[in-house]
Amino acid sequence: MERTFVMLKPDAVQRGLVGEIVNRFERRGLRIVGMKMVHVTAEFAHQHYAAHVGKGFFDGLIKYITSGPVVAMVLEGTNAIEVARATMGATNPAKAAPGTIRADYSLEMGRNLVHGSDGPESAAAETGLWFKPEELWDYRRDVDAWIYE
Ligand code: IDP
Ligand code: MG
Repeated sequence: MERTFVMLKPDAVQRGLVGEIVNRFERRGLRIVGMKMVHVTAEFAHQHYAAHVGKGFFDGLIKYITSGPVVAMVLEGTNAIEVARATMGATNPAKAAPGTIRADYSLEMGRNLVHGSDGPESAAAETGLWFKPEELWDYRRDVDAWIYE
């Protein structure tokens, strides 16, 4: 079992795609371990996207991510990090495979709907940045016996 951090960006909320996007991760078999709506400050967004400081798209990215509330989640499952990224599709929606969230619902990198941690280190760091330990839930679902061997 692995955990990953996923965030539905402001465009997902504004376009009424929260349910649709959450549904895709749920149907895949991932378990929702934590979930909340947050409108982040620029300072918080800088922390989350610290790896991108200095890049040409950085200011636009901060403006985008602070433009409205987002839905933050921690998802759990076998290979959750890789599986969540694959379900999202490539960063550039034009290059994302059909059937992925980004390909099916977006066109531009600066409005690509969803964030997912890119490895174990970022998953742990982002989960810790966005969630307190008491906001994450350890539980099993009856259906897990049919999803996990
Ligand atoms: P990821 O979200 O697929 O992990 P990253 O390279 O980590 O992609 O970039 C973070 C976010 O910054 C992207 O999801 C996208 O919204 C934005 N971004 C990345 N590269 C560009 C770019 O070249 N132009 C505009 N926005 C970009
Ligand atoms: Mg990234």
